[in-house]
Amino acid sequence: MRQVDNFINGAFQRSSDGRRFEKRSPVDNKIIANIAESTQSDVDQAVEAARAALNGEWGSMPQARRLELLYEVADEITRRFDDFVAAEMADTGQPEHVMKHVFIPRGAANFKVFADVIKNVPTESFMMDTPDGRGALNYSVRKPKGVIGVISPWNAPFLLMTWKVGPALACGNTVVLKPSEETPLTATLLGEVMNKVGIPKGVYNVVHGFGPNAAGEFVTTNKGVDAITFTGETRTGSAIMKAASEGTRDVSFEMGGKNAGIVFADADFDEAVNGIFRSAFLNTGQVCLGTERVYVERPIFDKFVAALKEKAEGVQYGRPEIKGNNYGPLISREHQEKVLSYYQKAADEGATIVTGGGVPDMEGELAEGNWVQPTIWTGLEESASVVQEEIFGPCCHIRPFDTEEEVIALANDTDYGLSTTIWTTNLTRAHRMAASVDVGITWVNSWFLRDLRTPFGGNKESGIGREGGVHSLEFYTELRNVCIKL
Ligand code: NAD
Ligand code: 6OD
Repeated sequence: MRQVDNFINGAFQRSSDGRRFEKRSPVDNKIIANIAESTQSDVDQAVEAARAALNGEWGSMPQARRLELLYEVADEITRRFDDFVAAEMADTGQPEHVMKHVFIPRGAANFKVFADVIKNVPTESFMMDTPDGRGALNYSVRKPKGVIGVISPWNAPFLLMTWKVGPALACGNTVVLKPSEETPLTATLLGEVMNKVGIPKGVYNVVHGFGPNAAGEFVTTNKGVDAITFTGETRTGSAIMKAASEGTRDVSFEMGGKNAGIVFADADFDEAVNGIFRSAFLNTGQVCLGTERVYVERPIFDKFVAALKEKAEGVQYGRPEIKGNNYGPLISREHQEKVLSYYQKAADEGATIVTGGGVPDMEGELAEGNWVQPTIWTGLEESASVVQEEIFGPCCHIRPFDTEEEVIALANDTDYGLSTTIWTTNLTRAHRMAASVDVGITWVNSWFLRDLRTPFGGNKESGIGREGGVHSLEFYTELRNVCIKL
């Protein structure tokens, strides 16, 4: 059985009390690894190592060398591409092509892009007049914030944790990462990469374990952690915010969503169906940006529902490494039970079940996996729980609309504000809609198309702050102003 250890101060080590927890495959629920379960003292040690690295070689390293090393990290990830694909696939059960084309390449890109950003983004300077006529020059410099606590989720583990570790290191910080207990493998593999390319010890630390009263909380409550960046559920964000208030430490939060997809009758029909199919069902619906509420203009409503149903019924279930399989299981039995409870609620609330609503028939060992059918509902009131609450599964409710005003009100009737995907060929309408839907990220005639220089984050209960491009620099550095009397 594979033993997965913490990575602290450049070394793989067991937890101080030897405790481990089991990691099961989402595909068949077989145990695939035993993971070190960090104690308070393991986390304290990781934070101390991260502090020592800041005060040591990493902190005094010239920026050019630091960024060169991050390029080498990205290149080494690419050299070990197959290992990363295999590890992420084992953890998540998601199809190989998603790992190969999205999740792993993005992990490598997260190191290069932010190395380029910090190199190329200038800081400001102002000349000012003074009463004596001599004037003064102000200029600002960026300094790393210090030790960054990174708390990451399981749905796109490598992409999401490198999205934070990449810019944090590019800015000269050190990190203590607590990956999700569901997906420990790629974070651990990254430790090997760090050592291989010569990232100094203590710069990148990984502590495995759970959240409340465990490794996650040990990281967020440790006052040696200068700032906390978190991706996960909104409820968890509230708990972390309380922890961060001790010592008034800065936070960056990327949290839940209940995102609307909006399809106008003038949209390119096939593209819109394909786009909503991806946004609702990619990664078995476990994407924070995914669409669980779809609004379709009435003239094309029936045709759209029928086309989406046909595509949903065409998914190919099965082991992720087998070519042609394009639909994986949910991450865990617990999450499967949660999603199925919403399938039951939808039925109880009187939904018309267009397709799905249950567990597919899987053969042999796969029958033990966390499979659920892609599911489409119509006919519910907006107040229904499956229309209001984030399910984080492969499901959506579709409702017809008649006017722009109506659909804007429907889209905004939620506590969340992460993303939307709008399908129309009317450019004027696209701009109007983008200005009116209250979200951090609007896609028009696309979804999950990412330029890493753009601001990424959510409004309302979907997040605090923005990351991406210069916005990551704003979070991962402190700007200091220097004022020189001339
Ligand atoms: P989660 O909040 O349950 O867990 C996320 C991480 O927080 C895990 O590492 C977990 O161990 C840790 N954690 C849990 N409780 C903690 C505590 N009290 N203190 C410290 N750490 C704690 O989220 P999840 O189930 O892993 O991920 C799914 C959620 O993440 C969904 O709500 C989804 O929308 C959201 N998400 C948001 C984005 C975004 O960019 N906005 C991206 C991906 C996922
Ligand atoms: O693309 C990204 O940078 C990003 N943070 C994606 C989030 C996906 C959520 O599941």
